[in-house]
Amino acid sequence: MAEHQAVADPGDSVFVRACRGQPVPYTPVWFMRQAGRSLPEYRSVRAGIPMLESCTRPDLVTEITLQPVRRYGVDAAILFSDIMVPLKAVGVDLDIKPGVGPVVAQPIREMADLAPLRPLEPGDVPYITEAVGELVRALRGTPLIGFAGGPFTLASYLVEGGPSRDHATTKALMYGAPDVWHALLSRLARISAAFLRVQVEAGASAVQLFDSWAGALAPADYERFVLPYSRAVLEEVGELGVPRIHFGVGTGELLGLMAEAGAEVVGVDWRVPLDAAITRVRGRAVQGNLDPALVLAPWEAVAERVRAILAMGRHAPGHVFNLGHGVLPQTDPDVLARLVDFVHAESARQRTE
Ligand code: 1CP
Repeated sequence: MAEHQAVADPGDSVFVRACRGQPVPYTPVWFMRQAGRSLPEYRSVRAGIPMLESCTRPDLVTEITLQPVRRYGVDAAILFSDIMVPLKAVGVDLDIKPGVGPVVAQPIREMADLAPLRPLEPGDVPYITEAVGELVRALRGTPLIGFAGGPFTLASYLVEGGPSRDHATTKALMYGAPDVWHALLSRLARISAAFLRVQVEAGASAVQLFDSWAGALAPADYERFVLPYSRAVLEEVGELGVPRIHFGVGTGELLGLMAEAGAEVVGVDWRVPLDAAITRVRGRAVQGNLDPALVLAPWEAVAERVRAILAMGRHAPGHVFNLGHGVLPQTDPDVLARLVDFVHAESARQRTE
């Protein structure tokens, strides 16, 4: 007979409770891009295996997702995958090139180019269902975050054909061919919502919508050209009952609108003081917001900023500590391990003041 051991409910974990704005004994912490090039054990299991192939192998997805949990004791795992995976799964011809990022063979410029963007079915991503199920068992109560790309960020890769600094071609399409733009974003929203649904139905305890590059837009344009689609994605997953996080970089002026899209938690990069962000998202929980470069500095500089962020975070209904964007590849994993312990201890200590 199988051994019966009590396993903590990830839906009642410190991380999920903080997302919901419920009381927690300490501030939970995880790191965007916590799996990846900063970890030697990641470089070793990925050696010789292309990025997209590794995302379709449940054994590798499981191992890579667990690596930072083992090493850091973070309060949440994030599925090892990529925002481009569901687009590849519906048949878009793309690759993720080392040192570059996503590269799309036929960039989208007109209505006819939308044909490959058909709806995503769960059967298109069996490896995701399998990996998530495996992970939920292996994590034994640590919550797993599922994710998808936000509509502007996905559109940018598809229209530019690859990473872009200014998103100029994307914006030209948005302003110049709004019918193509709206058709594109509505297809992307359906794909992202379906990808999130697969992950939650397989057992993910929270989701994050990464609209990383939305901060490139003026608020009025964001509101008109992007927000309706982010709201559609978040609304569709809302019925699944897990907390939703909505994140972008350089979004200081967009935080109020991003909060309106409906997620329980709004991600904040490092450019906005957390107390100002908390005012802007009016009543939502926040996630962030340590500058990823700060962990390269001497520990006292890190500790000082972490104390200040934690103190500001207490004025939000809930705060999940994170970096303002992904872990930089040159980060020393031992500093992140120390940071997790410090966030836990210092946030518990501040609660006794
Ligand atoms: O060969 C490699 O190791 C490729 C590097 C890499 C990794 C580790 C890429 C290519 N993607 C990933 C994994 C990944 N991507 C994760 C899971 C890891 C974790 O968080 O622990 C996640 C959440 C993503 C999401 C993602 N992909 C985003 C949103 C998050 C963000 O950083 O803003 C974006 C913008 C991408 C596109 C992408 N994929 C890969 C790269 C290098 C990029 C960015 C390219 C660019 O600069 O535009």
